[in-house]
Amino acid sequence: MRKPIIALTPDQVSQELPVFGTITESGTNHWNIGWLQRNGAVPVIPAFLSDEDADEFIQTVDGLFVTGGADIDPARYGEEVLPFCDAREPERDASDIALIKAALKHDKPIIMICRGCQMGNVFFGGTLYQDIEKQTGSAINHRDYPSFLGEGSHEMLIVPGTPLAEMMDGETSFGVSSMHHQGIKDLGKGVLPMGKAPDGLVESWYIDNGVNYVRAYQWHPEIQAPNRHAQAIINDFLKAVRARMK
Ligand SMILES: [Mn+2]
Repeated sequence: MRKPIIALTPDQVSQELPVFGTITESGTNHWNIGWLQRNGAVPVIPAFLSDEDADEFIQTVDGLFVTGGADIDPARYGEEVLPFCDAREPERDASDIALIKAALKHDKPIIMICRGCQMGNVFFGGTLYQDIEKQTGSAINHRDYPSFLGEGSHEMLIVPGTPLAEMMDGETSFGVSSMHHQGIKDLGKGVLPMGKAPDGLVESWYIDNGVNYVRAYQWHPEIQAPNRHAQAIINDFLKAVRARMK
């Protein structure tokens, strides 16, 4: 059987160079790329795509990885930009949404990490906190950047009876990293929580519509040192991908 080909949603970086002026490149980080490669998948990175091109492109791959990154434009969920909202990438928002729509239509499994977890919730009509600390007063530091390699930032409480409970083989909680500024406020239509931080913030969710595989995680299994919890998450995704390739 051939290896699964997984599309990664790109970010876009511009830099000023002598002679050429502004050079813009599309890409993603090597944590994302390496996680797929180590697990037997072939990563591919498209440019920012229109709805029409995303629909064409998605038919050439086996799954979609919606990656982490900058804040999402509050206009996407009908809110004004508050002063503590960080830098945004409206073109990326549009491309992410086009790829999610196409992947659902063509039944390509979707894994969503960090910003991806938030983007997916917004896609299904949910809303976000533009700054968790300022808007919820949570005692948890969700912007715990030094936590990135490990599982030591805060607990993830597993919602019983969900795919996450099944993945984690009967565990009721485990530790995660936490490197996010925004977070889920109101859940989108059909968005079902499967993991929550101790302050109640939904940090993992899934869709159960009888067709699509969609699993979202606010923390960073792709970055953390390989361990059982991170491995269970990528195994579950690639199992769903391979099942649809038969
Ligand atoms: Mn968190």
